[in-house]
Formats: sequence, C-alpha cells, structure tokens
Amino acid sequence: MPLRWSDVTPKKDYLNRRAFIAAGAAALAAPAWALTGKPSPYSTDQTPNTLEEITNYNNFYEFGMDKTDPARRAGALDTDPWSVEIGGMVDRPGSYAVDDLAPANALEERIYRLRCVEAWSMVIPWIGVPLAGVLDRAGVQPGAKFVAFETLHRPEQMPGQNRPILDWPYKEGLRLDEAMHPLTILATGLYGEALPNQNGAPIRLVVPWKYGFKSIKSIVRITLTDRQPVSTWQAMQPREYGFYANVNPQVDHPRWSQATERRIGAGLFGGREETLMFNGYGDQVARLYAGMDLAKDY
Ligand SMILES: Nc1nc2c(c(=O)[nH]1)N[C@H]1C(S)=C(S)[C@@H](COP(=O)(O)O)O[C@H]1N2
Ligand SMILES: [Mo]
Repeated sequence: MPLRWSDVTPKKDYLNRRAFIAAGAAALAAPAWALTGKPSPYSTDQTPNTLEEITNYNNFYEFGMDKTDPARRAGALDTDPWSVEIGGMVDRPGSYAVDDLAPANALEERIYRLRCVEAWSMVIPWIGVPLAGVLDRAGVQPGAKFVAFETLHRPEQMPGQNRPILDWPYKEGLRLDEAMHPLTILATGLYGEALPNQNGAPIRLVVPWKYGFKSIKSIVRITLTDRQPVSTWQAMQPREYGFYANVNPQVDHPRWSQATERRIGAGLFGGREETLMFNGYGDQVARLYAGMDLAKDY
C-alpha cells in the first residue's frame, strides 16, 4: 500500500512541519493536500531522501556546476510573478499562471525515484499535477506529436547563464505519449512545501523513468509541435545523450557504466544498487517503446 507523507517523513521533520503549519508560517503549496495526505498509487514505498539531501545536492547549471552551487545561489531567483507560455499546436495558446496550471486543490503527492545520468539517485516526495491535465486544458491539436520545454533565461539572476557551459536556455522535449503518461508530472512542491528554488521553482517537469536531465526546471515555455525537439544535452553531446534518455542499465554511457547507482544518503558503506530498466517503472512505461531498439534510440 502506498505510504502517506506522514508515514515516510522522519518524525523530527514531521513535527517541524506541524509546527510550521500551526504557525501559519507561509502560503503553503498544498494546504489541502498536507491535511489529507492523499496517497498515490504511482508512489514508491521506498524511503525518501531527507529534505536536507534533496535541497543540497543538485544539478542546476544555471547556478553553477557544483552540486552545492544551486543551494547557495538559487535563492536569488525571483519566482513571483511567473507565467508559462503554452503555444504551438494548441487550441488555447497563452500565458498561464502557475496557480492556474497547478491549483492547490489538484495537487498530488508522488514519491518517485530520480536517477541521474551521472549514476547517483534519490527518492523525492514531489507535489504536483499530471502534465496530461495541463495539456488537455491547452487543447492539443491533432497534428501535435511532441512537447518542447524551455527554462527561464535570466542571466542577472542565473549566473551560470553568463558562461557558455550549455546552450542557454536549457531545453527539453518529450514525445506526446510520454508527456501524456500518468507518471509524468509538473511539480510545484516537495515534502509538502513550495518547491525550493534549487529544485526548479516555481514549476518543473518530473519524468521518473528517464535520466534526471529530462526533468527540466523552472519552466517558462511549453510548445506543442510535430517535429522532434532537440534537447540541450543532446545538442551538446549527441553520442552521449539521446532524445529518449530512458534509464537503461544495459546501455552504458560512453564514459561510465549505467549498471549500478549510488543512492545519495546511503553512506560510505551503503554500497551500490542495481539500476533498473526504466528506473523500475517498466510495468507502466515499457509499452511506449514496443518495437524500438533502445540501444539505438538511447
Ligand atoms: N534547467 C535545468 N533543468 C535541469 C538541470 C539543469 O541544469 N538545468 N539539471 C537536470 C539534471 S542533470 C538533474 S539530475 C535534475 C536534478 O534535479 P534535482 O536537483 O531537483 O534533484 O534536474 C535536471 N533539470
Ligand atoms: Mo542528472
């Protein structure tokens, strides 16, 4: 049975959280959810990483390349006001507010594994909404086959964008059926709070069966298209990073094995875990790739 947030949260944090609610300390991301703890059949029952781990070990190159750079620098990003431009092959293009895309009463908790292509992993209790519902609201037109995403470009607040580390803004893409899959969410929170900036505030993609780089942060643009978009990492190193980027222990990165992973927080003696096909979500997503050669379409 899927666990509730209160079951999986270390007692200390849970009590802190209760104190936080009692103090009415903030406009919470999900007051309704926090009280009902609506569990999800899509959640793993594995123990989530701590908030400390999830918010201090990040990849967010807009703030630097070290794992601790985002925690130190992303606080400077102004995420309010924020809007997401939805366009391309949709019936209702326009500028959507975050609260409009992910209203408090629609938020769900999804406890997902996150497997970075660098071979480390975490378990993160996201709060968000299925991307499918957002796309349905925008009205996907019949000819659309892919969804392209873009991160904010604001070098004044994202110091990494002043350097040619990547081809800014960061871009990602999904095939339409991947985007519509019920596991695919837009997250606006984690651990029952609004999303910390270093995790991609105010709204980011989470696609748990793909390498972490597909889960693009701080999204400002979503475009429906009939052409396969080129994502940032794919454009940088096409031999190393493909469009699909499904977690696959049988297809090694040219420079390292993908057979195992290091769970953050497992400690020095935690050992490595076997990486699972589709990051363990194969029962739910393998059908999307029937007939494809995943060594070729990596
Ligand atoms: N815009 C943007 N999105 C991004 C990245 C980035 O550098 N910039 N890094 C990606 C990578 S490589 C990973 S593993 C995840 C990490 O998410 P987390 O820091 O919330 O765990 O974010 C992904 N989304
Ligand atoms: Mo990653």
